[in-house]
Amino acid sequence: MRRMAEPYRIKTVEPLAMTTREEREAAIAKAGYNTFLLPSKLCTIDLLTDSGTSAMSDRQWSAMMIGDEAYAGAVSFDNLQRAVEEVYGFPFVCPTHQGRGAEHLISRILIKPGMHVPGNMYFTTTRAHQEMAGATFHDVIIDEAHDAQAEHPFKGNVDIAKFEALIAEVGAENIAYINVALTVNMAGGQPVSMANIEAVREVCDRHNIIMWSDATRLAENAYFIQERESGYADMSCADIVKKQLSYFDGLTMSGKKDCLVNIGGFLAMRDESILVKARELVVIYEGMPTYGGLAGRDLEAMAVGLREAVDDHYLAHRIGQVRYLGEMLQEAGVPIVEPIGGHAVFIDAAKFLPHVPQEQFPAQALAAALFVESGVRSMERGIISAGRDAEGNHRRPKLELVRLTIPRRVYTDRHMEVVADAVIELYRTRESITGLRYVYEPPTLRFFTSRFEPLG
Ligand code: PLI
Repeated sequence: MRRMAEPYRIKTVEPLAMTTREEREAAIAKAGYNTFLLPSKLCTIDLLTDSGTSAMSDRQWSAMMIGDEAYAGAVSFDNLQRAVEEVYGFPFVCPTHQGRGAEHLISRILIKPGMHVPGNMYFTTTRAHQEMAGATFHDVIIDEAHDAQAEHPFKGNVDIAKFEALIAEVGAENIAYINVALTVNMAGGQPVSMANIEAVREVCDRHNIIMWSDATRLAENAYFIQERESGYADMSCADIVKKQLSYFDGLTMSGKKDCLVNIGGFLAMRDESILVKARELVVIYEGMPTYGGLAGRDLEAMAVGLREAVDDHYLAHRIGQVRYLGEMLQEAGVPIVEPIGGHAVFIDAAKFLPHVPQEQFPAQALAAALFVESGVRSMERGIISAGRDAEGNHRRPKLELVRLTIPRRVYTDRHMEVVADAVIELYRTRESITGLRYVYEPPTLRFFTSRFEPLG
């Protein structure tokens, strides 16, 4: 097989921190064994998140120079709106400072207290906003998504039977909307098929339910459809993106992922009455409807980035790089979520550390140990991220994972090799890793700021 190189050349470089094991041990202790609390300057390879960590292109940086910083009526808004209409097919757009700003607005607009919101697995900020607006979230993803090793080409699919059962149980009029994430982050970056999107639309049409998308990683989802779903091999990812979205009434977007920017987000929709409500709220929480908390230059960079992100060559390398890392781990026998997803390789911490029970936070402990071993920063996606239920008990997700999230256009395949070596080395010495206990736990979105200490 012919090898594929990064489809870009590097114009600006940022030196990486080189640290000693002693420095890293001191840093993780000071950070309360939470990788979110580490100084980035001590993270040699930073795989905490793919959110806002992309490298922008020369075209994006040049677009920033023409940003219109007028308070009202800025042409940069028109440029973003045109890009959203051309690439995503939605006539109306309301910018927000990032994805959760859009989630906040749409939750307030569509949810009345007591309503229900089904979705293909939860995402932390998404569910938090739905619950704060008074809704109950229901996970209607297929069962395979909760099994790290189950093989399914579209593990992010909505289980139509679960969705219909929920409608029968609570009544369609009490469902605020269904939220379909493309791809599903917490399941391991798993995609949703076009056939499944069409099937959800059919149910929504029959019951008059709004179909919304968390479109955060929609370009990566399109690549998987092109690769795996029959009938799409010859369609460009750009066309698949547009076709996917044609079934939805609207979307929330975190531009920090598939718009290739460091900050930004938006709502897009077909129904002008939702736009009117979004504009009423955005002026209170974000900024004028033409900038939504962003600078004009941010809108310009997002308009360029969302076009670049649907390019077939870019996506083939992007997904290929994540897969390259995952396959090196698989070959060494390291347990990971399979199939390998779009934006990250997820280590199965429950299998990696079978001697650490879930209430001793194996994924959190593994992420801390990986940092000490190598300076690679990763993130817990397990019991800590899942938070507590209304009764105050830990939610116990079946997936107890450590996410190695690959920023877009930032690292080379050689960095992936260095990461793989570190994880494989840690796997050999895994018995020495112990669990953690809580020292400080915040009331919401606890994974961001919790502090721990090692047991034993
Ligand atoms: O980080 P925001 O507020 O721009 O976007 C929130 C958000 C919404 N949906 C999904 C699927 C996300 O992955 C997401 C943010 N993800 C982060 C920060 C991550 O590290 O995965």
